[in-house]
Amino acid sequence: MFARLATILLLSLLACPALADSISGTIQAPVPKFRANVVVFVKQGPPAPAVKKTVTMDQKGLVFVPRVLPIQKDWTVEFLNSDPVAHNVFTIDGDKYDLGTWPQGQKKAHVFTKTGTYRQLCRVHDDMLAFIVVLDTPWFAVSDKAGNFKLDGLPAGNYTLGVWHEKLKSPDVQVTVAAGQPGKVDITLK
Ligand SMILES: [Cu+2]
Repeated sequence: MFARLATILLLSLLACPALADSISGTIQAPVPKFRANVVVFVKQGPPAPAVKKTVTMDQKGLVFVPRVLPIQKDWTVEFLNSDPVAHNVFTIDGDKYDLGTWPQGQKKAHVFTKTGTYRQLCRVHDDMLAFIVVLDTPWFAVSDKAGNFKLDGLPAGNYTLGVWHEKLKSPDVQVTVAAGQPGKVDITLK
């Protein structure tokens, strides 16, 4: 009985590749503040699971939060206004949406059906700026202030990572992840 259960468990584990591995690393940049808000994403790698999510971009303290929001194609972004003043959300990229202007506590949703970078702007406050980076993968990470990032929930395999930053660039990065051994990469922006 237990042997049979163990066999079934083993077979089911073999059927789906374990998403237990990770790739982590650090960003170097000529200006320290540019270490943050770098998107590192899987450009080529093992097949990814189908994921569909709704995520939030807030407007709080007269800034978009977060400044950089990576998502996968066909995900929904809900734009929330947490400020006691009205905000607007529009973009001059891709499908060039303008979601209108709305007060505190309300939100509006938009589905991103094409990959690319969408600058988020506000007609009420012309210094507000954020970036939604629409990718072909659910595997991505954003670097923190120290330039650290980690992509979680990956299977072992060979990966090509793409790098996105609002001003600087890096060539793609190759990394091999062995089962149980996290991949490590260091990326230098130029
Ligand atoms: Cu605004």
